[in-house]
Amino acid sequence: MTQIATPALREWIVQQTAAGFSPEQVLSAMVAAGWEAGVAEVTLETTLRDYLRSRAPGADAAVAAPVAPLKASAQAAKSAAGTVPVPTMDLGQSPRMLDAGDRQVTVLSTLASPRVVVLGGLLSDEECDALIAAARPRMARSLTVETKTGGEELNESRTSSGMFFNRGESELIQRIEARIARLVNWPVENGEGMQVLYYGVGAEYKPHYDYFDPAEPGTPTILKRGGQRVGTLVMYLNEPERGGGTTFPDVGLEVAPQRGNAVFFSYDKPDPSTRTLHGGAPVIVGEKWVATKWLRQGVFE
Ligand code: PD2
Ligand code: ZN
Repeated sequence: MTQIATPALREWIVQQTAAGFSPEQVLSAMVAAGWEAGVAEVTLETTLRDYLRSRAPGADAAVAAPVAPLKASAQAAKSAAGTVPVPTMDLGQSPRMLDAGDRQVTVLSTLASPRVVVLGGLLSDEECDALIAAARPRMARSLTVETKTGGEELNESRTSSGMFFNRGESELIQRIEARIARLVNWPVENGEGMQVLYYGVGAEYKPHYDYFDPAEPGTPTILKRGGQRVGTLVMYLNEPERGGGTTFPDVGLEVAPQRGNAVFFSYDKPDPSTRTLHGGAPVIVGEKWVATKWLRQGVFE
């Protein structure tokens, strides 16, 4: 990646700040997108200073305060070797159950690296049925984000069909979003709208990463809205008789799709070293319905 502050990058920094992101959040997004922390810090600082000066000449004293914490943030980003905070569960002392507010969720399996947690009973049978019923009339062939431009495209590696709920669009969606936020200690506002996917016999989702590839030209556009993805929760709404597991090829793991259960995984940098390559194995007998919640670094408006 070219480590030069282009006008587009400067404009992006100003927009992010105007949208209410803190300097620390903007800095984290830049580092996650592949900017070297020191370059990101200087670019952020000079861009904000120039911008504020242009709006209010002589306002240097006021500018100094918000920019001051940047040094410490950049240091933290550097010492963490390009990693960012991710959603987490308190798994110390190996709890059997986690408190998700309105529901106790079972911890079925955990893997430390990559961080994968298989959860039991996240959704009730009634909630699974209600999600399918609400999604069914809105289903269309799945699109994936087109990383060349930041738009969307039909993708042959994904033969499912799907739809997105808007965040908070119904009482059911609000309830589940609040439960997820509590479970993974991550703000509701940082979540994308929940996606429901349907796979018939033979349909699959070939292995992929859920983060946006920093090397793709469309990625800066995508990151303008909430920064990188840092965690994924796939919730199983029904049970195919055969096939349809969620696979993690780098670590030889396959999670069985069981109604009401979920698999959570997180990634602290947009890089294959996170070993979060994962896919949806072909459905062999039956059908498969899942709801996916992707969690962003910042507020997803
Ligand atoms: O349906 C799945 O098992 C699956 C697998 C991989 C879903 C996703 N990725 C996803 O929604 O990102
Ligand atoms: Zn995925």
